[in-house]
Amino acid sequence: MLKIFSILSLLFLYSCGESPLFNHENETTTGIQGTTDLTSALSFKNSNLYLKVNWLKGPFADPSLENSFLIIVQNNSGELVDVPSGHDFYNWGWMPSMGHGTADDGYTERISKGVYIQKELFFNMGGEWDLNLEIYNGSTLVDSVKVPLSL
Ligand SMILES: [Cu+2]
Repeated sequence: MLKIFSILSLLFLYSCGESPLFNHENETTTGIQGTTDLTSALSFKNSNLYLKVNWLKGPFADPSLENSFLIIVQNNSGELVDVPSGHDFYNWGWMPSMGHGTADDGYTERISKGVYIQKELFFNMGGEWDLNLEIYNGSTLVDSVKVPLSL
């Protein structure tokens, strides 16, 4: 929990002033592996939201180890915002080269406004993965962004 708070306070500092994040809308995302830094600037284009992903546990290829990550959601002014009312995250991993998913994608929990945590995600092997971050309105996919991940 302490770690989450320190990350959050960092974020609030970070969100003061103009973020370089919003000038790079069309850039492809960078990887997010092997670091606890805020290293990805992702967007949900239909909802006009920006995401940052920060690993809290992992990412580990070892199937016995839980992975979890923080998802920070901001609007185009850099303010923390929730996903739109009635929308839910559905985050899942896929290994394209072998055509299979994770051992368990886990679930997403809202911590506070604009702050979500993915818990109990378990990969089943090392290699190249795609992490798909999606929001659904009921059964309708509203936004999706793919994050490459090398384990
Ligand atoms: Cu595989």
